[in-house]
Amino acid sequence: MGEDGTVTVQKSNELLGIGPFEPTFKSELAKRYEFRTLPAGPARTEFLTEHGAEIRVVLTSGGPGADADTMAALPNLQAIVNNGAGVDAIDLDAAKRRGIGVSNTPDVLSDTVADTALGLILMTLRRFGAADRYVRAGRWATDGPFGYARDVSGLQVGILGLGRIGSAIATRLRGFDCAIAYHNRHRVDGSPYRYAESAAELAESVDVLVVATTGDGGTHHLVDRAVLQALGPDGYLVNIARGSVVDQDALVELLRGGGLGGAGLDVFADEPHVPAELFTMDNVVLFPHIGSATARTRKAMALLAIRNLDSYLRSGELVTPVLPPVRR
Ligand code: 8YV
Repeated sequence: MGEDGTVTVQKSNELLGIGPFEPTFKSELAKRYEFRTLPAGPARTEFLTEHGAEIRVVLTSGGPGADADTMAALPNLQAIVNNGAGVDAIDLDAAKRRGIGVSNTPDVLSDTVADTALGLILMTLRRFGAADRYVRAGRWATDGPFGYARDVSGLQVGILGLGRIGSAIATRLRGFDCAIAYHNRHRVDGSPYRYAESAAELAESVDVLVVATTGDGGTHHLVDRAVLQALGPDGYLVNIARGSVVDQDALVELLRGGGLGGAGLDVFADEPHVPAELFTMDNVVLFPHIGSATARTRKAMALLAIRNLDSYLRSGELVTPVLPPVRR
């Protein structure tokens, strides 16, 4: 940074952006680095053939990521800096085989994503979205009082994935006097919450199941039809993690037939596409993947991603590695 507070923009042929980028990440990066982005369509192969060997660091985010084929076309790639906590769009096995470091942006978004989960729980069970639509449609005056909803205070809530975000959700729910249980790959030492041995066992014992896992191969359809059925007609599903964790077809089918009470969803199997059938269901609340989307949090994420990039270029180390880079 210059004495007057300005940042010198560094031009680098070694950096490759794989977008589209989140707007704050894009603008914060542009203040510091001038770099190339991977073109789409036929120009992509041409670019990779011509410039692939120049690239040392890839910058990406939750949506686009970096698959094994892209990594293979970048023979000198050493690090992937991800703007987001979830690295499921990056092929970690391929990165590990090649000793490519991967960083993410943990912690800085946990509170904001947990707030989103609470918003979804409240909106879905208390029917706040439907109530708002009722007033806007002029129905209060014509049809009379809005119907009853379900209390959130005192409910049994199951958290699938008691990591940083899951724990922040649990902390908030304690303020609602909710009884909290969780299921994880491993029991969390010292956790005050009841542990369930499986996702189905957890679903069976709670009113609301909140999905807060990672979205890697190990969690694909962890919430399958049987888990949703265990949640049952009076149960609610809330997902702020990844659409891939839930069997979306089974979810829609059970909601349609009354086999599930309702759902609050921030993430979907094939974003930005959402099954149209959900649009007409009043017991469903749909968000366009806004879990971490506040100005402050998106800036904190962008700055942490950039700290990883700066650090890697300076010292070969990542600040918040998911996979540490192998020194060469
Ligand atoms: C963003 C997210 O959608 O952090 C994540 O894993 O899902 C989100 O916060 C995204 O990564 C922003 O680029």
